[in-house]
Amino acid sequence: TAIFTDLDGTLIDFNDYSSELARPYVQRLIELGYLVVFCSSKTFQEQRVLQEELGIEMPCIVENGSAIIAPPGFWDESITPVRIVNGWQRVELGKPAAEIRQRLARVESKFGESLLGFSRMMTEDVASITGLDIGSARRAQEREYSETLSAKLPQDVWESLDSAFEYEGLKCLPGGRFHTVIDSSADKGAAIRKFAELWKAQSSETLVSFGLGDSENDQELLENVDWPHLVKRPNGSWAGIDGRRIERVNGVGPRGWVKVAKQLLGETPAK
Ligand code: 2M8
Ligand code: MG
Ligand code: MG
Repeated sequence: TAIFTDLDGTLIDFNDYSSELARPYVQRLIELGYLVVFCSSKTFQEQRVLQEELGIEMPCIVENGSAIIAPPGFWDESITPVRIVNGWQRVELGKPAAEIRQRLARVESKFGESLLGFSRMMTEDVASITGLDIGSARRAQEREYSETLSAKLPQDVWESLDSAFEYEGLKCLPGGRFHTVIDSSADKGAAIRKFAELWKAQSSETLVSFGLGDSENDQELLENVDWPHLVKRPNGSWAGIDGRRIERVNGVGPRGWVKVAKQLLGETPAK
């Protein structure tokens, strides 16, 4: 069984990025044999540091579904073709960041303004607008398949840019605070389907999947798991995601996450 989970505002606190509440539950779920697979807009560097904080080593889905990155030996390389980077196995769905940034530059020149991508900002500025410490801000800038845009534009202006992104083979996804552009073939859902397909090819077992998310960019994540869960946002409401199957959890971010974990651990009865 795999638990595919978003990070910001879901497993970790939206405001201070703390992983403290979920930590003991993540560890116990893994001891029981669950895979806890992060699936977020964060980079591999960011996700790996969070794994280290939690004392775990797990496959993860980075940069909004752009790649599945697994610890050495997780996939049987005679069955699954992978690219090895620093010992970890990568299955890539997206395109290199250099290419994404080139295409983004063409969108920006049409638009006539910079969209203020993280990779071109000073690390100090990324830290101050995100609330991340300097080291974390640098890891957020080390994007390998995407670019996070910090421009503050009204929603209708973002929407008016959609066709220009599409023309360049890009997709621009609103996150909790910013927008992130990725190759249009990648998304959290596609990466989860790929993960399940590789799992099946390797083990002949059908992967059972839980999913947790908090915002619109988790729609594809939630659509592609067996047991989707939506936690509340900091304002106490659920994101407007359709899907009758979705269990709306009565808890903000990590508080909601822990409620689901307790059910899986049998500490509280499932509804
Ligand atoms: C970006 O992700 C958030 C979460 O959804 C957002 O778009 O608002 C990414 O750049 C991520 O890598 C970074 O850690 C985060 C910091 O808030 O911002
Ligand atoms: Mg989130
Ligand atoms: Mg996210």
